[in-house]
Amino acid sequence: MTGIIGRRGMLAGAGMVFLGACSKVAETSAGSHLLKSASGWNKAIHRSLADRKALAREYSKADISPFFRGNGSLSGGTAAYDAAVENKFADWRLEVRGMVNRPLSLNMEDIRELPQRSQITRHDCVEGWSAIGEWTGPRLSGILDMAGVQQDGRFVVFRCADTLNGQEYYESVDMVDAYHPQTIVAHALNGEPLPVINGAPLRMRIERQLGYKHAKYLTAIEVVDSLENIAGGEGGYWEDRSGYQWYAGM
Ligand SMILES: Nc1nc2c(c(=O)[nH]1)N[C@H]1C(S)=C(S)[C@@H](COP(=O)(O)O)O[C@H]1N2
Ligand SMILES: [Mo]
Repeated sequence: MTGIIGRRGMLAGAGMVFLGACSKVAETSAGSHLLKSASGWNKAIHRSLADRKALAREYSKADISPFFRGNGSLSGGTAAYDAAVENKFADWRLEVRGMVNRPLSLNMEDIRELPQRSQITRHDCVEGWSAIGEWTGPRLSGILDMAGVQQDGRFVVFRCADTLNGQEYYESVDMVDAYHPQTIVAHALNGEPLPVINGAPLRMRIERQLGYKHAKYLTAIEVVDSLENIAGGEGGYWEDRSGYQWYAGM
C-alpha cells in the first residue's frame, strides 16, 4: 500500500513539473498569470514527499467549535438538490469515473458501509476564519482503490452540485493528497449527518490544505491525466476565478 502511494506520489510530482510548466506557457502569455500558476505547481513539488504525507494536527472533542459556519455556497442551490434534501439523500449518487478500471456509482449506504475514519481537525479559510470539527467518512484512497486508478491518472477532480456566480464549483488534488490518510469523503460532522450549509450529503476533507479545496455537495470523483481542459484549466473554481493557488498546502 505505502509503496503504491509513494510511487504514485512521485509520478504525480514528476509529471507536474514538466506537464504543468509546458501547458501553462502554451496557454497564455500574461506574466502575472504565469507566475501565479507556476508558484502553485512549484509549491507542491518542492515540498518533500515526506512533508506532503505528514498528518494534519488532530484535536480533542473539547476543542470542537460550538458552531461550524457555512461559507461559499450554503446549499446545492437547485430544485433537484432541495428534493434530495427532502428525500434524505436516499437517491444521492457519488460517481467515480474517468481514468479508472471500474467506474462506480455509490449511494449513501454504500458510503457508510465502507471502513470509516473520524478526525477532529481545524478548517482554515483564506477569508480569515477557522473552525474545529469532527469529520467522518471513508478514505478517498479506499474508494480509488475500489475503482482501480489507471496508470496515467495524475489528478482527482471533485465535482459539486452547486453553481457559484454562474460557474460550477469544482476542485482537484494530485495523487499525494488523494491518497493522504486524512483525505476522506465526509458524510458526518460532529457525529451527525452533514448539515446542508456544510455540504450535505458529502464533502471532501483535504486536511493539509486551505478551506476552498474541501469541495462540498460532492456528486462525482473524476480521475484525469491533466487539468488543462477542465473549466478554466487552473484546477478549481477559485483558482480559475481569483488566482488562488492550486496547491493550498498549510
Ligand atoms: N461546492 C462547494 N464547495 C466549497 C465551497 C463552495 O462554495 N461550494 N466553498 C469552499 C470554501 S471557500 C470553504 S472555506 C469551505 C467552507 O466549508 P463550510 O461551508 O463547511 O464552512 O468550503 C469550500 N468548499
Ligand atoms: Mo474559504
